[in-house]
Amino acid sequence: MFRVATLLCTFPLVLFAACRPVPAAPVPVANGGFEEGLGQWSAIRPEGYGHGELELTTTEAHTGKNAVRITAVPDGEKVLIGLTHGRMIALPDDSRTFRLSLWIKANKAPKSIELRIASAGRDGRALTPWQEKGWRFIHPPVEPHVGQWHEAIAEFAAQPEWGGFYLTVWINGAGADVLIDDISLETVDPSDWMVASVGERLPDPAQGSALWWEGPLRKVFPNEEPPKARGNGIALCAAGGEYEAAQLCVRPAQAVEEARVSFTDLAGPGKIPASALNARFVGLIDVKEPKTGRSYIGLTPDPLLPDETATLPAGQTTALWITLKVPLGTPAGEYRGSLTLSGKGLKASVPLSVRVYGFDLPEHPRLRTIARIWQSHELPSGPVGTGRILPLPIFHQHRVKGDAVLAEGVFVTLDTLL
Ligand SMILES: [Ca+2]
Repeated sequence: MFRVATLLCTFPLVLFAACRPVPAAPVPVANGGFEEGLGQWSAIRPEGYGHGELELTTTEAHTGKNAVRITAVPDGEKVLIGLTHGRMIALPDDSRTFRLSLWIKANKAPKSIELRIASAGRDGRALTPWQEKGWRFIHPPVEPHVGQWHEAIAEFAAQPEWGGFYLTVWINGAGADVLIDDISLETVDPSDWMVASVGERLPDPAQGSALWWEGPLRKVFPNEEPPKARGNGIALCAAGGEYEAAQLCVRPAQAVEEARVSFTDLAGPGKIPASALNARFVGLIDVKEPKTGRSYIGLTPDPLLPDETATLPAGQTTALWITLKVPLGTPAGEYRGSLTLSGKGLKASVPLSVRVYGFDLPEHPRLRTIARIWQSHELPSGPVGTGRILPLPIFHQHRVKGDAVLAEGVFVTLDTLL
């Protein structure tokens, strides 16, 4: 398992701290199925473009009697017509994450379809500038579905000031013939996207305090409760040269100052030294605004902190990221040792076992990897390009060996030296 995966995770799964996530629930879209005719839906025909027609069709609806048909003029380089909802689609305040769905049937495909979700304040006025006010422009794929009804889904997050949004479906390109029906909206509960817990509760380290381990794929939030499954220790499996990770989670009744983790050597057919193990406290980022339709708001586990010690807050879950790297050449077999979590007023020894496969990972991987890095910190010195991308040495530690940059600081493709 890769620690870099956590370092690079800038799309947080976060909890609503102030308001609990609400289960998915429908949000009304007036006349989203066109059963009342066109109603408040109308065409937008921007200046400087060829357009086309917008009409109700009763012969090809996805559901019910009616759908909308948009036919673009047959010729022209610049052809654009929009279907827009004349009223703001109001959003409930108890959720800020949403899933918009509409059904599309392109009898003749346009160049592109764009869903424009234009944010509006509680007074119904569009919020501008759109770059800062969270407008979303979503382009559902068209070509794979020509001649068939298919569902286009757009997940989005609403900023706190949004009271709702204006929806426009843009059909771009001459000769298009597109049907649209069943426009609907629902809230999204971000916890639906949480990876299930695989952990086990360990013996309580103190009266009223809980301790457990968790797998590396689940973000452990400060309000996380211990799992129901019970266990006595942490068990990992790894090859020589492989990183493996787990999380140790603690929820003390009283605050614990100067908490730290130490390891023993692991003994088996050979020895895995304590130095092959590492523990980092998982830091929390207070996310104010969700950025995607699957985002939480509030304290979010994300960075791995460099500090050796930390204070564990009372009644709050703190996660520690435990990393093992099995030395090359370690003989196969079971290795046993322990880790100790200690601090003022708390001490817990947790058995740690590792099943070593008895083979080493090759120094160079056989799979090519491409990584996209947004807004990477850069090293203060080094040549422009590869050497200045801070995570690159971490990639190299984890057997991602290439270093070719497609665009400085934006894209880096790796393993190109194979
Ligand atoms: Ca309909």
